[in-house]
Amino acid sequence: MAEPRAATIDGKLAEEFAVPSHAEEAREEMAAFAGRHGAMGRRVVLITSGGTKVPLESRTVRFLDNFSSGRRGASSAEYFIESGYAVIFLHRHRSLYPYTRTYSHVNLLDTLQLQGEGGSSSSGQVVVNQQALPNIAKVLKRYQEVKEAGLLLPIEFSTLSEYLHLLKAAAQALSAIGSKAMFYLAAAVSDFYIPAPEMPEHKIQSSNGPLQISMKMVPKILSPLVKDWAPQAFVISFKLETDHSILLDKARRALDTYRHQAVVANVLDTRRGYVVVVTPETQAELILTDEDVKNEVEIEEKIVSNLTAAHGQFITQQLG
Ligand code: 9Z3
Repeated sequence: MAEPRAATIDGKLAEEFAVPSHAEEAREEMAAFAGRHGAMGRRVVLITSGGTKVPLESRTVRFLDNFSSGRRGASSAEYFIESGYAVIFLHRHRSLYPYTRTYSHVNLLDTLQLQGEGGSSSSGQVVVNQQALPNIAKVLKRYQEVKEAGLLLPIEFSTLSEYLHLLKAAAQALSAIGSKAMFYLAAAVSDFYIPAPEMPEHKIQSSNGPLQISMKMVPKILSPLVKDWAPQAFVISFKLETDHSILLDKARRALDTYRHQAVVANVLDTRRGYVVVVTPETQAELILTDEDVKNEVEIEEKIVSNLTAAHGQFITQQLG
């Protein structure tokens, strides 16, 4: 089947997906960020992270969502920065965030104490109980250095529409730095949606009986991204399955269809400890050993190390 070209996807994006109010501002920020870091010779990675929300009504009461926590994207962002990249972090609002991610389950109020606690001696000063925030001094120091150096640009989405428009804007912004740009598409993006013109305005009424919805297939954004929006970039998509037996076949098929550089294939239940990086010529299994787990090594460190090396080779080939 012929792939829809950018023109048709651009048309679809305009007609069926509401443009987010911050799209223009985000586009300018991303272009300035890419320009600044590109001029310094730094590579820039666009990481997408977290799940998309798909509204069922335009005055949205209900929506379709998915499992993604954003942990893959948030931890990868830290490893890319350690590898010398500047990171555009296109993430789902309130999903896990670089550096704060390790404290996401901590109740803020349990980490704080009133000085001179107890009775009238309290000075009103609030102090941190560092035991409740393991490694906080180290993490805070790194976070502040990264912020100071302007190495991390966070951009938020919630809905599928926002994600699609912002990804397009990012691709166009990054096209200016050619092969120095990497796309690391770890977000879990819905395959299904209801086009804006077909969506009911008001809350669906339960008095109408059981709900039957028909959803359309989301256009394959990878196609125009690779062919038209950022044709020189190094592009990595992620493939998620729940059935291991079809995983590699699906990953290979994605590479054949979109002709990008790599697919990171993973299975829902084992995604924290096992992935396969598939390229047209190679297949690398990345596994966390018991020793790794003991040493708190994360799989994202291995994924990022594999891909930054491949990106380096890619840049050299493009220049040569
Ligand atoms: C992934 O496969 C990511 O590794 C996860 C990470 C979403 C599993 P968490 O956010 O999980 O750390 O909890 N992302 C891509 C998933 C996806 O929807 N891919 C599409 C597909 O497989 C195509 S790009 O069809």
